[in-house]
Amino acid sequence: APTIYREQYTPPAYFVDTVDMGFDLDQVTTRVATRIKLTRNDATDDHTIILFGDELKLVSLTMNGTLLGKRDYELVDGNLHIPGAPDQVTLDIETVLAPSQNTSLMGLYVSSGNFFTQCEAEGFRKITFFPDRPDVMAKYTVMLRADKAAYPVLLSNGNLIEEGDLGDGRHYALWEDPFKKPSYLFALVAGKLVCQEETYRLQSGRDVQLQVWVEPGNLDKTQHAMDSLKNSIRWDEKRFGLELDLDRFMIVAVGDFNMGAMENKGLNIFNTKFVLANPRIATDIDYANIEAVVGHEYFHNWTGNRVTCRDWFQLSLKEGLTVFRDQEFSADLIGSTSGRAVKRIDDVRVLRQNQFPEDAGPMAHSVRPDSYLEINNFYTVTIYEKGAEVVRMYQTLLGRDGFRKGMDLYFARHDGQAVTCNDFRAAMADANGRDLTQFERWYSQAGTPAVTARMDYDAAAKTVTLTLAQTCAPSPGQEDKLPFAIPVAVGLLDNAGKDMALVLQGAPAERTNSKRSKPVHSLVLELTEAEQSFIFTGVTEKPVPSLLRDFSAPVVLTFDYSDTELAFLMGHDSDAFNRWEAGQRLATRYLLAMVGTVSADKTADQTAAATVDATLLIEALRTTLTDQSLGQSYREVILTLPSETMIAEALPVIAPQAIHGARQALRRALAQALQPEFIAAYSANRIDGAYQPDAESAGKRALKNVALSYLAELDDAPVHTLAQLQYDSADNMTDRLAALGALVNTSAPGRQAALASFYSEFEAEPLVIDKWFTLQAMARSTDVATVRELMRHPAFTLKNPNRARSLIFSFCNGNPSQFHAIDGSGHAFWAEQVIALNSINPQVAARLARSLDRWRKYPPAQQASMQEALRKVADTAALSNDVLEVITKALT
Ligand code: HT7
Ligand code: ZN
Repeated sequence: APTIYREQYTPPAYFVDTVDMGFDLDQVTTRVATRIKLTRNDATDDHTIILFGDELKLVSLTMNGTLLGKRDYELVDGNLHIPGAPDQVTLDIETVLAPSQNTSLMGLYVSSGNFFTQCEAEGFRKITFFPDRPDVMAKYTVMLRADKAAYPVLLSNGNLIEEGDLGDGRHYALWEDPFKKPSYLFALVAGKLVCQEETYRLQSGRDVQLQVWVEPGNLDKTQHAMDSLKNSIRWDEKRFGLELDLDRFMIVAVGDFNMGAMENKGLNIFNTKFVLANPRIATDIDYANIEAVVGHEYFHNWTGNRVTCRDWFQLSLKEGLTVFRDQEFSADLIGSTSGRAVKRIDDVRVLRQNQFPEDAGPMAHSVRPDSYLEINNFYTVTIYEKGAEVVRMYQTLLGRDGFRKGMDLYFARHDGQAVTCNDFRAAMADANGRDLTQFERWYSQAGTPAVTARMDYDAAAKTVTLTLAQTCAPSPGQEDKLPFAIPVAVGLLDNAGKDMALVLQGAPAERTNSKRSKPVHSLVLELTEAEQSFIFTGVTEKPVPSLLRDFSAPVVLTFDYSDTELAFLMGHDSDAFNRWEAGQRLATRYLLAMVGTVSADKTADQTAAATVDATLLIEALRTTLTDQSLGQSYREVILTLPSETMIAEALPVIAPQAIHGARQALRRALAQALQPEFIAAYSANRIDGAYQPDAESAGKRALKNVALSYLAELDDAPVHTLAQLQYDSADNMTDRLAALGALVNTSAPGRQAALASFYSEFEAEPLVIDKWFTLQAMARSTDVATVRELMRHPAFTLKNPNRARSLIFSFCNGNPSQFHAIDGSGHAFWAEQVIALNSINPQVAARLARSLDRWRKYPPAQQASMQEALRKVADTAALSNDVLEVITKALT
């Protein structure tokens, strides 16, 4: 298949006005009759209708009432080209599908005996021949027919117009979507499902019908999704003035799904993982994720559906913006300042842990990519999370009100259109009278900018000069980069740890301190050149700078802090994000020093801790842990050390075993030094009374359970008892799983029994069995042999993406010291699984294929086994485009 280039975009030769579809649903053979009314786009002089198709069986094709034969159209790579067509065309297309054979989970497929569709990005062409591209928007009417007993529920986008019996045990439902939409937002669902339903009154007074559809037996797990949906509706009205435009909004949960969820117009389809929750089966993190994903899909109704993407290179237009919106939604729902900071920290962690490596690896691409082989491979952390950071920077530069003005103008200009990232940038610029030309580089250039800061204090002149310099390493196809426009939020701390009043030389009076305005303690500097100096005046003592507050830009910022300055920032910075950041910087410094010691003598991880004096960090953490004025969830994130992946990224050469050894040694050192404080935190944060998922209760559980996990490093009888007691008495999955995790990573006598009892208690709950596999995949003692054994468990299958992810992905991405075993056994295992998945589900296979992206950063011996594994996959016959693209780029 050819590479697709952004620059080669051309408008469609034909637009589609209406689509009428009839489905005769049957698992073995489904018949689809589609009538499309097209009008020629007179902005082009092209008369060829292009209908995309993917593995489709064509039964018949009629144009304006005339049956077309093989000589009337061309079949090009599975697509239909009809040349010399008139300006007004009605096409009747009949196709047959085999849903039960469809393991790719794209197009129409079967899960647990029910029908579902997934059409983004290019799944609609697996259902019928169609101009399946997002800039072709049409109105849809859909008739569903199926056996009534087997498929009592028939759903599609929009409004239910009519339903009834057909005789012969079959029934029908007719749906009409009043809004025009691109084909990727089409959906149907049919089967044995039940729903929780509520009428909700919008701010305008209009009543809407909200439904959460699940398999029978799961109705006790829908309340949180419903609450999240209502919160989302309310939030979008309040924060962005955006109202739900339909009378009916449905969420449907499906157990077999490639991604998290899908924003089909009025009929969102969700992975069960992001719908089903009750205290028995879901953790606090699950509750938070459900709220975020329900919000995300709902917010797409405006950012994605009403205004969509012109082409798939613009994917971040809807995804970056919608992630930003869901992040703000979750933060606003938490409310408290420290809770908001924790949310920000969590989001930045995801970015650093996943997107920074992507941006430095062989699959690096800009937020608006220039080319792709398989679009499914571009649903990445760069498009989503870095895209969200790019949107956030507009808000940082323009302020909340300015950002809102930009959003209002974006909808005023583009409602009902398919547009580009440039259109969004133009709306932001025009609504605020700003020139955002340079900002385009965030869309066109890949790579994480590196910003170096230097501070010079002139005591006589009472000035501080802050010099910021930026560079960006080359990315595939992009050798030289131009400077980015980087908002750098800064503060200056005096000796008492208080923010100084900032007066920036040469800045307009309203942006900095003047006699009339109140003091400014944080300023957003705009770094637009390769190097720039900013001078602060009236500075009476040498300050400690707090840089990139609230992570104001997706860059790596370095400043030559001393250890004591970092400890000082940890205790005093008014910016909660940077207090955490200072702790992470200090811990990383110790960890990197320890990795050096451990590598020299691989078994000496115990002594590694002793060779590095971590007193400063330990004491700063003691202060944090015991500071009752800080929120519990905030204390928990401060106590969590940088992950092994984060440490790996900070090293020139990755030594997974040494990294693991160093991190474990530091965890043990902390456990020993802070044992009394951890015990006290554990007791103080027990909750009596029924489980509540609110942020405050979740924070208490998080702090209690992080204390437990540190204590478990001591691996002594008291902590075995404590963990066992928590496991046995827990009334919720958060505490259950935390206790089981603590047990499994110790030598506690009850750990095998606990694993077995957990399985038998939750055998009927697939999402909990996923957790059971994940916990074992990531356990310290789990090697490839253990994973192979777990794969033989009757509950394991590669066909279900959640299950494959729970074991295989968790091991390959979440247990680096075992996965990268020196003997290469992990890499050989990875190749086998990528190959096996390739023939079941290419999209999921390609995700797993990404696990060796960073192979060039490993020592020669490990590089060799990784290359061998990559070549083995590359040499596989019938490799999908999805996997081919990832492997080829990795090997280039
Ligand atoms: N917009 C949705 C993307 C999606 C998807 C893409 C490819 C294959 C399967 C998929 N399922 C969902 C998800 C979202 O961002 O909301
Ligand atoms: Zn999305």
